[in-house]
Amino acid sequence: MWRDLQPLGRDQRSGGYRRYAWTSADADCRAWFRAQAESRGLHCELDRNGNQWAWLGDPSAGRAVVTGSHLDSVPDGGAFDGPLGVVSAFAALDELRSRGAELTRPLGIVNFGDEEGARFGLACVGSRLTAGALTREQAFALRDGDGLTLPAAMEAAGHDPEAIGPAPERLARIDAFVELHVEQGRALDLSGDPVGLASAIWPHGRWRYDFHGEANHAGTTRLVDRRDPMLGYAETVLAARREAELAGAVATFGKIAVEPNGVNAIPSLVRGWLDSRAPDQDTLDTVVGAVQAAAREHADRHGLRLDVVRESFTPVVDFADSLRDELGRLLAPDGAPPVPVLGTGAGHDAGILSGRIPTAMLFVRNPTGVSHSPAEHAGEDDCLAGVRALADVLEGLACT
Ligand code: HGY
Ligand code: MN
Ligand code: MN
Repeated sequence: MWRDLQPLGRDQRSGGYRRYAWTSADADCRAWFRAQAESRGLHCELDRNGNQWAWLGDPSAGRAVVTGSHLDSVPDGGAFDGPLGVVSAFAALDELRSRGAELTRPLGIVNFGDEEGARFGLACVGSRLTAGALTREQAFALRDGDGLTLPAAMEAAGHDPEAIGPAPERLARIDAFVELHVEQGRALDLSGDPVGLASAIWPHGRWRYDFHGEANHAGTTRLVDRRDPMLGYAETVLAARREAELAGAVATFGKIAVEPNGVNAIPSLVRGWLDSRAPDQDTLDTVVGAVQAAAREHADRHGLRLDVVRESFTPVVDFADSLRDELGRLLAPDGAPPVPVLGTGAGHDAGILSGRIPTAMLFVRNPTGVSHSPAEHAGEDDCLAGVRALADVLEGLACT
């Protein structure tokens, strides 16, 4: 499965992935998912929001157990973030079959569309639409960097955007969703465990900062006459780091767009995107508020106009104790050492759905903790331990 998936959407120069929603790379990954499902005799369907579901048994019977993750990536993302959960889902089904496990419930494997929000800026679009956490109006207003709207991109990829919307009836048929994901941190590496369980997801969001200045000649304009938005942006980047350090949070300006982006032109506009996350909402509010106040101060000093727009936000997720504890029992039977339970600053579809259905997450050790990078890696033994753990969980949830 890895060999077939590995080359899809991979950038030859960086070795990273560019599997953005509704692009040809996304279509290739969807074709891979369909082929894996059909080769196992699963019924594969595409839902109104562009998520793919592969079913063993009839989902309309209800009480389904679902596992899976996403196949899209951040720009130059790694091979494991998302795909490990989907590949492990198919491999865990193979493992269940090799054990002769008898399913007593429908079993679903899902590929949630547009989890990273790399193209349209909002995380978890497929699961948010399904959960009713994103309205049709909000979805239709999303645009990519070329100004193409989400519905236009869906249409170009052959998916009817008029169909999008909440799917409560689909969620009502699911008793549990378990997402396996490569850990995006080093907790399991430090504890020496191949697999862990998620306790919570930090609240986190994305804010777009538009610093408007005055285009001018880089060589002839006196410094005192400049209204250079790059200065306001640069000082805000440093303020974000300082405020995050002070508050025990994290903050990054990871994306920037400059107009006109000429080496000898003072920009008219510098657009920067802030990603900030914190252990709790109050801390996040403090950091985000302090960064915005600093930005306004810097903008005023440099004679800039500043607009700040929140483009994505996910509140804190506390996974259901009951399901997590049940997974803990299934993974550590008869007094075996408990599987570690860890929080994360990374968002996931399981987090979006946790407000609607019981969800849980399994993490697989990432020896360096590096993610959202071509260097992201998980060892084969740990990936196989993850498959066995997922199979144990699915057997315990869906075969009793
Ligand atoms: O940004 C995140 O936390 C996730 O990778 N979407
Ligand atoms: Mn990710
Ligand atoms: Mn992910």
